[in-house]
Amino acid sequence: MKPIKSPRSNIDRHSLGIDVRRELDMPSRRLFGKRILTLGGLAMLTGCSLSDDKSVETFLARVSRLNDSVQGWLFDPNRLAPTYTEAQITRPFPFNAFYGIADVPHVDGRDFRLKVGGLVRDRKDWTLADLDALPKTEQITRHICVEGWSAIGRWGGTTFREFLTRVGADTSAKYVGFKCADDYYESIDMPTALHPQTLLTLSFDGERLPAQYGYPMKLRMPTKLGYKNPKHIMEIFVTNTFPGGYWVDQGYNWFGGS
Ligand SMILES: Nc1nc2c(c(=O)[nH]1)N[C@H]1C(S)=C(S)[C@@H](COP(=O)(O)O)O[C@H]1N2
Ligand SMILES: [Mo]
Repeated sequence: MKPIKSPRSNIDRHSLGIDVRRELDMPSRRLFGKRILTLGGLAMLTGCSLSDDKSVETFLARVSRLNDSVQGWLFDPNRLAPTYTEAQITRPFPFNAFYGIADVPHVDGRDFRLKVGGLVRDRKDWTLADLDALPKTEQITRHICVEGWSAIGRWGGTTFREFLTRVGADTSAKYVGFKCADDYYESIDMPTALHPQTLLTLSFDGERLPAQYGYPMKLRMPTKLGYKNPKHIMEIFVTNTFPGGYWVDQGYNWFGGS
């Protein structure tokens, strides 16, 4: 049963899942000196395999007890999150947002113009047709929400690395930020942006991404927790100024590692 959401209880649930030292969140420290936590690193630290729902639950319970000891873990830009078979896909796939499903934004794909800005060579807007024309790849991976559920889904699109290359992003910059159609916003570190499984996502389960899962476009990162994966992206920007995120700015940890 889906719990009724209030901002306060959301925060409690999310912070329960991720109770890692605040200091680790400081982007300056994380990217220089301290190491970036990944789901894989956290899983190893907690001794959980993340291969089934029960181990994910155990994982979420253990992560809530972690603190200083997590510091030594390194984000390995080449470590891949597990992938799954078609038979393992969770059906129906859960919907989640900071509002109920009735309030999902309905973006008109014909007018859609993805704004690309900040530290990029080519600041042009992208139509959905432009995005559709990019080379395609697919992944079946697990989405882990700190509210205590996880689900396996199949997402398709273009590697974000490919997209960043095409727009001439300054990949020595620290962050990539996202603004969404529903007031959500998020940001990620550049190593995660360039991770081979970070996907500019246009399809879900072989179909055009449906509204509730982020139409027209979302960013899918199996190496990050659910809330780090922005849906309905309207703007992408590359920056050295910490952009924060919808939950992070209410007290969550920024790394949201997975
Ligand atoms: N734009 C937007 N993106 C969002 C959210 C949101 O409220 N708005 N919620 C996040 C959270 S907490 C989760 S768990 C996932 C849920 O994605 P799903 O609906 O595809 O399961 O979206 C993430 N991205
Ligand atoms: Mo979430």
